[in-house]
Amino acid sequence: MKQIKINKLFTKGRTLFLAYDQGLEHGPSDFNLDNADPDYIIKIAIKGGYNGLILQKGLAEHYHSHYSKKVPLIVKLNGKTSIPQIKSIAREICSVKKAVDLGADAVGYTIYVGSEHEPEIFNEFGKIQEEAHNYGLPVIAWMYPRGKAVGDELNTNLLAYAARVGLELGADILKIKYNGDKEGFKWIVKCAGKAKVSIAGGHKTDDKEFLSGLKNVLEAGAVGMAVGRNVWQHNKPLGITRAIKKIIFENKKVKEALKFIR
Ligand code: FBP
Repeated sequence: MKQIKINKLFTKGRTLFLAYDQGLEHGPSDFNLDNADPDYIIKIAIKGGYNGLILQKGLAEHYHSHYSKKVPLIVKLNGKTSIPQIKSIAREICSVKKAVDLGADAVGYTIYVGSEHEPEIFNEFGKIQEEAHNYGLPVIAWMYPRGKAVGDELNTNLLAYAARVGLELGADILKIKYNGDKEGFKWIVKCAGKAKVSIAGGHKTDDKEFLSGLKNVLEAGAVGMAVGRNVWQHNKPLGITRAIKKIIFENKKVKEALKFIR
């Protein structure tokens, strides 16, 4: 089996990614005059020392190419807008080969676990996972329970099932939403086995609440975070980055980390 080049995405066994695919997923309602500019985000990723920046291929091609090798690139291979209300499937929109040509260090793909389109999603992801691994590229899977059959998308048992599905399907890193249940998250991490668990940041929230959630999931066994809005919607994006890094990489308490948001 080809060696998967995953170490580049980690520092001391932990990781911090900056996610910026929301322009496709949510639209410009997430943005202001600063963060609508991809250059603004890429500079945060570089200055903040992120382990990876998550982009769709258009931004990778038009923007990241000017900063190549300054921050690891994670190319998202599927996606959808929120306009058609087709909530439970996001088709492949970039090939693994294209991601490789763009200089990707990893690829990402959203899996809607429990979706009525699960067979197509699994089929598409299966091919992507095999091709990416043939290139030695790590695969990051957004494991989001979603669809008509899914009641509470944040139910702990369902999130544990989603984590297990990510492991079974061969993802290297999972991105999972945190539901505030710290004890339950230990079970989620257990079910993920050798797949490493990171959490999504979620909508912009209070600094203390946000950092406390991060601290809890790390204590429950997660390896880090793939955060978007809580950083680039922050009025001090590098300040909150410093605080996040204190918690992830230096195991600082929330109270201490908060002092670094200057
Ligand atoms: P945030 O940290 O801003 O929540 O980003 C995480 C993320 O997974 C993005 O990568 C993605 O665009 C978005 O959330 C999708 O979330 P949803 O499907 O719930 O709108």
